[in-house]
Amino acid sequence: MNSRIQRRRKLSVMICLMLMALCTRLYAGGQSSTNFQIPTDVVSGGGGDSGSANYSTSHTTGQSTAIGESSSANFTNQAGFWYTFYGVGFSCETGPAIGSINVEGCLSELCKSDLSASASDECGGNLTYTWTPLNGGAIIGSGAVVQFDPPDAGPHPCPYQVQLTVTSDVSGLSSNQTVDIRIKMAGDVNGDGVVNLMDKLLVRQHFGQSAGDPNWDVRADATCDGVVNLMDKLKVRQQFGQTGGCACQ
Ligand SMILES: [Ca+2]
Ligand SMILES: [Ca+2]
Repeated sequence: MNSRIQRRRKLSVMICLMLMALCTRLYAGGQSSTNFQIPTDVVSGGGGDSGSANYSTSHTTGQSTAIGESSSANFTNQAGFWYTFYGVGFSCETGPAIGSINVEGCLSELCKSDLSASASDECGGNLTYTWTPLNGGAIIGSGAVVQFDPPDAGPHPCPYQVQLTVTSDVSGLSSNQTVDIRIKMAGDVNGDGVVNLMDKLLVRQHFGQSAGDPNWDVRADATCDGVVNLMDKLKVRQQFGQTGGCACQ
């Protein structure tokens, strides 16, 4: 009799231990309620950025959709209470962002216009800058800072357009942006589309000055050599009465 009772007690203890083990497994292995289910343990990245050569995850975020799995060509999202992204052949789908292009808005046909651009690439690639004059003229130099050299004589389109193409060596994608450059006729130093007495006066006001002087006005330098002298007077005289070009006013 005693042995039967002892066997029953041993059996009860074993059942209790099995139930405890099962409960412990359920607690460690998953959680659920009416509104969510986490079928397996979830390890969060702590909200920070992490990545490798083949994937990138930026923070963990709460899930607002039903439990499931979604994917595209570049990621697999295995849903849990947090999203975790596993990159598969990570690649960028957005071309470089061209922030700004700095250009002189209006210049003489005898001058060269400085062009510079800034761009960024969310893929972290090296960027190649390609400048293409769409209406004639030439690009001097290469890279993010170049010069545009218009033809020395008109007629000039108004405005000239130069296209910048920026290409990422990681994504292989390119972005384009076009800028306008207005070219005024030689001698039309004040840029009103006619060479007249007003241009003579502007040259006279700055006669003898050179670039860097306190009252320097680059417009008076009709020959674009950094000084206002007899050559500028001569250029205005040669062009006197001419009309055309791209008015800057
Ligand atoms: Ca003028
Ligand atoms: Ca000059």
